[in-house]
Amino acid sequence: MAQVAIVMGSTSDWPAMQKTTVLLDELGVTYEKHIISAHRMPQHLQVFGQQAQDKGLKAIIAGAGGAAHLPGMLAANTLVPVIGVPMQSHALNGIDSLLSIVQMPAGIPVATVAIGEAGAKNAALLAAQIIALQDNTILEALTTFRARQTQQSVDSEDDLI
Ligand code: RP5
Repeated sequence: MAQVAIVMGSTSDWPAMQKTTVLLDELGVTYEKHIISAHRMPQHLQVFGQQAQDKGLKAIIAGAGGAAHLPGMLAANTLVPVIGVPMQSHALNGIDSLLSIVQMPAGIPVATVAIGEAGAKNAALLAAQIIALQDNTILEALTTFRARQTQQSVDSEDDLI
């Protein structure tokens, strides 16, 4: 049973959203991945959202670009926390995606991360932190990740020659 679902609006989102899977793999978080377009597959979206809690999902990571309805509409159909990742669109460089995802009216929250690959990575970390509230194995993996990241920054000083 997957702990996290990664949902994206199109295969064109995959190069960015693949960064999410790399981090989830590193942390030992199990996941499933789906293409569900809010505007091309509205009925699939509704069914997926309504079944998310019963499937045992602890978080949904939703990447979408342009007029990015996917994270908000998923959130409207479930109480599983939704993390929205704005894709770096061609027309407006992701500002359209960001504003579409972050500006949810009060009542249906979407935890919105940064545009593009940074957001895709942070979405994985945030989902892992949600799971770590009740899972010591993931908590340890996150602690190790943080310690390694800190050490890499400390060691990077040696590159200043
Ligand atoms: C959104 O429209 C997708 O999330 C994608 O970011 C964007 C463009 O989709 P394609 O036209 O590349 O399929 O639904």
